[in-house]
Amino acid sequence: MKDIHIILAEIIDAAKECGKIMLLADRNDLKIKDKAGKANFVTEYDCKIQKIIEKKLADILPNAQFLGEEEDCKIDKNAEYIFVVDPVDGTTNFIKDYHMSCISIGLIRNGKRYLGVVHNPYLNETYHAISGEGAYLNGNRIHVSDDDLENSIVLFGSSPYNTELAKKSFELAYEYFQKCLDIRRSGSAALDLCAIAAGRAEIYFELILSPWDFAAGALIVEEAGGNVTTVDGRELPCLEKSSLIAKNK
Ligand code: 2AM
Ligand code: CA
Repeated sequence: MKDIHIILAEIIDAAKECGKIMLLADRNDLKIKDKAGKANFVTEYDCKIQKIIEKKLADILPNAQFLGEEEDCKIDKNAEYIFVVDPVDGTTNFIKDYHMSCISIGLIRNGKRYLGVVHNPYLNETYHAISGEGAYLNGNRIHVSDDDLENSIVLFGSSPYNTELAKKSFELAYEYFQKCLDIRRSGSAALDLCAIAAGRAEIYFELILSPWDFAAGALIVEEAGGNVTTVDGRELPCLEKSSLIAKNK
């Protein structure tokens, strides 16, 4: 197999290519379709970018399985390598031209998070991590902050596709709001995780996420010195839906 750092460089190039497609999207013709649940959309670009990234990743690491948001992928969960990909994380933001979306590529190896790349084309920010080698933003090492809760910014997602979780999400956000500096809600789970890794915010939680939302970002937080678990403190799965809380310490 190729050296993992060569694989990483190729994945970053692929993510940047896809980022250009997001930036150049024809905003008059996104071909928006509804998926199951509230505010759950897919555009032609989510599907197009997924097809392109799937092909590129197959060229980079031909023996890896592929799990992506926009296709019913049948994978062998016991395979040595599995890519877990969100072609556009923050689709509602993408539709609204809110400039807070990214491409998220995680690589699981033997059931553990092994490599993660998150590329935000709007800010030209690329985060990456390899297990055991630290987390980086545009090639520079990043670390979580050491601020305590009263000096924290707390990020949360409202799990919009599962409206039954809204009340609990906002109650938890209100609990944090009373103890922290302030709350933010970006609309991209992967970028929220990267914000924790970069020390721009201290806590992020969401009561249900899909594996492609956090496959890359969870490793990036851990490699930046943070901690990621389910909201009730259990180990975060790699390939299943889960709640998630990421903390700076
Ligand atoms: P998406 O934009 O790729 O659909 C918004 O709260 C963030 O969480 C986004 O990253 C969104 O991903 C994801 N998300 C929101 N609700 C979700 C749900 N019910 N299940 C899985 N992912 C969800
Ligand atoms: Ca998505």
